Amino acid sequence: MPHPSAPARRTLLKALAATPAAAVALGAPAAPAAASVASAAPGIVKSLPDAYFTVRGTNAEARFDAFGDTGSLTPADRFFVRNHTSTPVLDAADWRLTLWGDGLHGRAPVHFTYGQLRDLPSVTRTALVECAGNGRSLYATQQGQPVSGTPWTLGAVGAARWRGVRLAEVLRRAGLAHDAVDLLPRGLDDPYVSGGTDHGRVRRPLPVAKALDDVILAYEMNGEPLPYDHGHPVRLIVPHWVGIASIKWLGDIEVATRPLASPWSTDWYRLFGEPHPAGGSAPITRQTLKSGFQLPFGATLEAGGVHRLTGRAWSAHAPVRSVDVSTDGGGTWRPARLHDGPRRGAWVRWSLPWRPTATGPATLLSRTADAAGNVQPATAVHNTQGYLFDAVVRHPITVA
Ligand SMILES: Nc1nc2c(c(=O)[nH]1)N[C@H]1C(S)=C(S)[C@@H](COP(=O)(O)O)O[C@H]1N2
Ligand SMILES: [Mo]
Repeated sequence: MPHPSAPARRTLLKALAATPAAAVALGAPAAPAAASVASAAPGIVKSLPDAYFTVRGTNAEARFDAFGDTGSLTPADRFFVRNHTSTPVLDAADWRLTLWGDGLHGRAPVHFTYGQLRDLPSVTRTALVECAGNGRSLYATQQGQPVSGTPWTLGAVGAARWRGVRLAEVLRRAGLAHDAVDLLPRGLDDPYVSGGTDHGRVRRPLPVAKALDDVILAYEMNGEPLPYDHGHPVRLIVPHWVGIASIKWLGDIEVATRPLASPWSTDWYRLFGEPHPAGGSAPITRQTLKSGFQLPFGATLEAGGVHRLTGRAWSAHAPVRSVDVSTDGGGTWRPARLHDGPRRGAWVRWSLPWRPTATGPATLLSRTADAAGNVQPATAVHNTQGYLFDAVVRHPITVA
């Protein structure tokens, strides 16, 4: 492993300076590898090489077009970062989780230290984390519809192997009351201030039914302690749901016998606009399905040569069943070869050989279908905040 790059070290020192109580824990995540050219995002600790990331405000989008050299799991140093504020550098030794509220039998707060969590039975599972706004910029570029929010292309998604404790196990030990209905997990990052309003710390209600089903309190990502930017020391992983559900740097969880709310369930992460109920849809929960080419937009391919088109497809509803590819703007379609077994919660890598003949601009399309019968539509249903883009992506290239 090369030594940490100067920019990464500076960012880390900046993060440390911004967090007075912070200390680098023993056994904390390793510093990122050196990178030749990297951009800095305010508040992100890891190195963001331009070859792998596009910085968008406080966030870093992974370059989907460069995922071709990653496997079915996304390495932590290639994983997108979505930060409402900035990464707090927390020491696992000082950390504890507090559960509190009228949804606990004793009604007194219950604490778990990091060591206590690690001593509980653990589970390991693969899950994608995908921002609700992944693909958002395509509402404008492909459908001519303006939307607000971070203009992600397709790289606000990654797949990792998470190890941790089932939230069900922790709730049981804390004494979950039978009439509890909602949880409110909350992060330890700084309160989120926007438009002059302090919205408090990042938190979003989670129904007890989902919490008891498949949610985990993760402390490892791909076999290593969680990196700072991805929630060190402990985050939630809420499989198949929009990324905002998977609260990072988890500090406390309110447990209530009444429905809970936060701006993340009232103002954001609902579908607003014309086709939706006045006042917005219910809070969005499950992610959608998508596919894309591991090729830059506007790439030039040589005429006459055989090219191996590659990409990935994923669905939060069911295992991917098929991927069809069109190289003529949607006129004709051919099935791609799938390289991973279909599994819900994981993506499928696919490929298709193509020998372009005619020179000039061309449009590549990929369309996935899942085992539940969902198929990517030609157009995504517009909503003002640009969530849940699921349409077939029209990928411009040039044949020369
Ligand atoms: N505490 C906290 N948790 C958070 C966020 C945040 O800003 N603060 N961002 C959420 C959003 S919108 C997404 S998409 C995912 C991104 O996870 P990642 O940064 O590990 O990729 O974390 C979620 N959890
Ligand atoms: Mo997100």
